[in-house]
Amino acid sequence: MSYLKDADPEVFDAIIKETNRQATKLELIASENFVSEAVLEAMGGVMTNKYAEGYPGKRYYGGCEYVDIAEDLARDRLKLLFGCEHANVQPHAGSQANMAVYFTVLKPGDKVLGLDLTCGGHLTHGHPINFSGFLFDFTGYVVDKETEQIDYDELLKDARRVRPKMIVSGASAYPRTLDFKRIREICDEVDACMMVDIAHIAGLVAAGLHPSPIPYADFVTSTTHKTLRGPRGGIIMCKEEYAADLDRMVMPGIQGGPLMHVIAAKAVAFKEALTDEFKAYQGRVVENAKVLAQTLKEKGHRLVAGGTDTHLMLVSFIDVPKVTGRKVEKALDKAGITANKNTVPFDPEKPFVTSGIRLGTPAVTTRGMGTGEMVQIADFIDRAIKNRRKDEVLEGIANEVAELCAGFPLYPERQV
Ligand code: DSN
Repeated sequence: MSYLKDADPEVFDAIIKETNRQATKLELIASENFVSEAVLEAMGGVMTNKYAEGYPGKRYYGGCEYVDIAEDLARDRLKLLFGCEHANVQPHAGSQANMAVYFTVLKPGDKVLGLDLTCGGHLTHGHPINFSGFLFDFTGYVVDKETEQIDYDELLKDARRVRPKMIVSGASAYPRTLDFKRIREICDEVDACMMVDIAHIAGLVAAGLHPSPIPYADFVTSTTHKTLRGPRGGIIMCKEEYAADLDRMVMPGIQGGPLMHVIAAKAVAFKEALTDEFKAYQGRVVENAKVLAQTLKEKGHRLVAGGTDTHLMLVSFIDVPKVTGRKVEKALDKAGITANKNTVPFDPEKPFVTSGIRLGTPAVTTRGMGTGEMVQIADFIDRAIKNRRKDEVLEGIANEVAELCAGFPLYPERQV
């Protein structure tokens, strides 16, 4: 039975439509995923009612004995999952996780190195329109023009020139493996703190499919809802020496009451991530990405950095006259495929236009699609790009997409 249907039919209707959209379209946004029913149940539970400023055993409010259990489970499971010394599961999102680390270590005006947005970095890695860029003196490092990958010798030169107090690595749109050991060496050479944002690759790291930054980094931040397949939220892991300062910076420094229902759902997701099934799932995510990338290349599309080692890839139209990321995103949408336009290295177009699209396999893999379906999806994408002005062709592809999706049901009990 639905309480919402009676209480608020308008919101109920919007949720049902969104449920159907997720079920009938192909979700290729690299930062999205579908959580389990167990995670949804924890997120939609009564822990949303509880104020719990502070940390387990040291709260500013009474009645926290059960939310304490949830937060302890989340912290312990996260430590086990990544092998970190200290975990804070309270950040509301990745942005707050990054802010808490910056405020723990840096003073306004301090110099920081972060990957440039057009080369795959994130807004919170020092973009001038973001708090990170307002408050700190960020210099963006870029990828090599030829390989479109990070050139660590150049990063070292940048570090020696800038003498940053911190080097931020990790990315939102970088398809290749990151060398955290080398980044630690560069940090040591210039005496910089090392922070890694693994929001995108967290699931791969947890499954041992991407090298872990934990042995090298002072701080590791992440979101929990991308490859990690948990609720929308943030986390921070750090060395024990920073634990007390970091916890104080999260609360009371930048946040008030933690979202205890989300923390409970994080605990559930971390339990899932500790299973062999999750490791196998991450393996399929990477395998699917390789097949999707390879098939698109065989059809003549140019991939940034030549392909992918991870869950995501960037298709570049920088050399294709009159094709932009925005146009392709719209065409894909009409074809029932959800993806996002994305800047590519040294993109001459603005972020609202861009010369690329970013594609990721976490969500389609969660619903059970495999390499055969990736070949089919590459064909849909290729045809949609080539017929981007022909609405009747795009509609035909959308029908094929809906047929494919029907074979991989998603939240069947939640549809009306
Ligand atoms: N918006 C996220 C992404 O799509 O990668 C990063 O925060």
